[in-house]
Amino acid sequence: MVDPESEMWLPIESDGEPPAPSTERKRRPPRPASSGYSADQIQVLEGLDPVRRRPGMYIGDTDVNGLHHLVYEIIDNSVDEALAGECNEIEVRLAADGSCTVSDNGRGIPVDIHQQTGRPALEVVMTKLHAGGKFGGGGYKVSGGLHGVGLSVVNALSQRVEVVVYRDQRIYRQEYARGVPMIDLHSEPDSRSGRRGTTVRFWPDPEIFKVTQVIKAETITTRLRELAFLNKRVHFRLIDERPDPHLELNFYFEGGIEAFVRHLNRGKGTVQARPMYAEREIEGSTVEVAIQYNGSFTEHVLAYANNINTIEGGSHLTGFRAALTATLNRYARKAGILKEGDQNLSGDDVREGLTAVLSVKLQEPQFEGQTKTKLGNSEIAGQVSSVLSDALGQYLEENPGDGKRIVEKSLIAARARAAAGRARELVQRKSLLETATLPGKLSDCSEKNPDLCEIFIVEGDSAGGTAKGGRDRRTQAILPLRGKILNVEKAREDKILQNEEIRNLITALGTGVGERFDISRLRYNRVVLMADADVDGSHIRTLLMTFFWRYLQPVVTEGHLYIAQPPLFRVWHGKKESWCYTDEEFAVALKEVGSKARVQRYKGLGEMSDDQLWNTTLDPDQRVLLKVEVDDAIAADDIFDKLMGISVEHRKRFIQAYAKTVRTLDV
Ligand code: 0RA
Repeated sequence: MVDPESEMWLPIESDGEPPAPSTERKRRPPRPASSGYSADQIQVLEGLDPVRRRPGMYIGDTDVNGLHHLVYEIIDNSVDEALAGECNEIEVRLAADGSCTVSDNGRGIPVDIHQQTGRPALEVVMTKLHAGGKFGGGGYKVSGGLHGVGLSVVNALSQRVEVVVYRDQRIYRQEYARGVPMIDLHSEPDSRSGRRGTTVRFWPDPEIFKVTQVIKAETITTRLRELAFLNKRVHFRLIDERPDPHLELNFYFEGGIEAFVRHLNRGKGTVQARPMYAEREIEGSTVEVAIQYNGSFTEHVLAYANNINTIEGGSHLTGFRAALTATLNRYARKAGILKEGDQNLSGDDVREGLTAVLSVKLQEPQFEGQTKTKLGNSEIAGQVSSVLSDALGQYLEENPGDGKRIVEKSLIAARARAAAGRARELVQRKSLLETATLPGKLSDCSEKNPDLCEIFIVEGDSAGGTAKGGRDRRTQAILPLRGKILNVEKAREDKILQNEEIRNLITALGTGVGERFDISRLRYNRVVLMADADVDGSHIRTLLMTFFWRYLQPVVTEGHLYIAQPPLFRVWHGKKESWCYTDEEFAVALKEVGSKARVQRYKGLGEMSDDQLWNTTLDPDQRVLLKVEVDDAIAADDIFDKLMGISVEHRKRFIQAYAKTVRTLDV
């Protein structure tokens, strides 16, 4: 999502930036292997074959995601150069011809002859897998790999690549087609003095990618903004030359992740005046952390290792949590807020309302876990813990007012947690007894195999009655909810779990909640939200989706949550009848049925007969269900937070910006 107010919109700077490489260039067909290629060279070419044969192994998939992966690979190389302290400008340009150009003002990829192969280092980097890092230069080996790694993968999967290196007062160029050099590396003098850097332009190969024209500006924007937060004082720029809309965005943050935390906390009523921020080098690693509590009840901690968002956590996060809890407890005792005999604050207590960004940069990161987003290096736990203990301890001493407010907030959280525990116990006990205590309002189905069962969550008793009459009682259960459920973004867990409607819902689903949540106990394969097609209905849907996202997330991420689509109109005359689910369908139906058409508009589900509801909305053979899918958990968090959280200003801005385009399913 592009928030127009969060960054500057600047015109292109024409000065100090390497010009885009000329497009007029002699093109030669690939040379046949027999025309004097050295043995080394052949080996280099063969080296990229596996990438073209199994692209998924290198970039995940050959869909939009894979395409974005190519862009990230190149950006990562430039970011490595920035991490080595050698570059402070990185630009991404998306052109109308489907190409993407990444430029930086780093040292430039080395062009001297590589001993082993007798070819220029640049060519080796571009044509040999894992060729990076062998050219000295020292510096950080980051971005999950070695310097220059990834360029060869991009090269292999592009129908064409142009590389320009500015170094030593010369301009070096080379071009490739599907990984094969089209012309030898050549150079000319550079008339601009002192210029250095690398520009890589690539055209994704349509033989590999299902789609090549859909690099999304929004996706690249999100990543560039994140990188700008994580790499302070590096300028990142996106230029989207494609029409609709032509975009130019600049990201630059003097404060790095401190600014990131402020950004995440915008409009949320913060507990501290300014974030606590620390950056330290320790045993060859860099640890950077920023913390600021806000007025909400949710925890929002983003952990990065070498600029990669470690969503599965890992040792750095373990160290962070341990130090946060220990340091706050130590301070609370020393300041006399926790007295002798008082229990320590728990980890959950000190993380309520916490917004934090943790970014570590280390020499040899080990990424583990299913999606390789869990940091494995055990030494980093102690390093993070030591840095945070020192820095936070000092911060609390120096800002006793903030310290006191943080500890008191944690104490309130502790009390609420105790109350929530009792409330949860109640819900849990109920759902353990299963059918005996299923909510009275639930009209359950007779089938017991969850794979075959569906539950419709319906707004109001009257619609519930219709649904109960119209359903297939063997496989379809109906749970009516009275009115609007609580907004879970604004209430604390204990209050939420005491809410009758929410308790009924959890009990009916069978999964339990909190620590004892167990998706395998879900009693229905499909959980269908069925609300009216009006503003109130859409509010109720959003409230329910927020609840599922915050409390029963696996129901969403494992694909069990759906939205029913009741029709908006019935158009009929004589034997002709048509149900319309959109205004467009309505217009078409009016024409088809003719001038004598009669029209009924359905404002509520309750206005339909049992049979009509079955035919239009419940019958698996005729209905249209929308499945709720989430591709980006952070973005979804952010959207729910904006829409349903405490910041009215945010909600207003969000709704104003997206009112026309956001559909319930866009999360
Ligand atoms: C290997 C060694 C050196 C720099 C690079 C690679 C390098 C790669 C890329 C990719 C995009 N931009 C880049 N910038 C630099 C060090 C060279 C030296 O010591 O001069």
